[in-house]
Amino acid sequence: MSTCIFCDIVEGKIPSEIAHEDHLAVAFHDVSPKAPTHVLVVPREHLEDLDAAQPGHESLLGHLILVAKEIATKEGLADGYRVVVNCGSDGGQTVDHLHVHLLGGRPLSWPPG
Ligand code: DGP
Repeated sequence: MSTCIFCDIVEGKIPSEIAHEDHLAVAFHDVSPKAPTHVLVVPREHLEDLDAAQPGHESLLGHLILVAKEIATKEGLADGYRVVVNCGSDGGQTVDHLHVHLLGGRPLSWPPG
């Protein structure tokens, strides 16, 4: 049995509100949204975090960003949006499966906390 909640979501073992699915990635709405639109784009492959990415993952990483952009378009985020990857404890990562946050639907302050 998997111990990774995002692997369980990717495999359909845990329900989620799916925004996009393809052969490389799954995107679903965050259970605790920080903005009117808050979607997580995750690779089907279990990579713990961005640090675990290697040369050879370039196209996968690019794909995750492009999926985020496509969802932003579908969600109508014409005024802009933010794409974020938290890495490690200082980066605020709480789920150890690489994921890209897509946030939008309100003005987002900068810098983040
Ligand atoms: P991070 O802090 O960058 O690791 O973000 C993890 C995000 O994952 C956080 O915003 C909450 C979300 N999350 C955690 N568990 C679940 C879950 O079971 N379902 C969904 N949809 N989101 C989850």
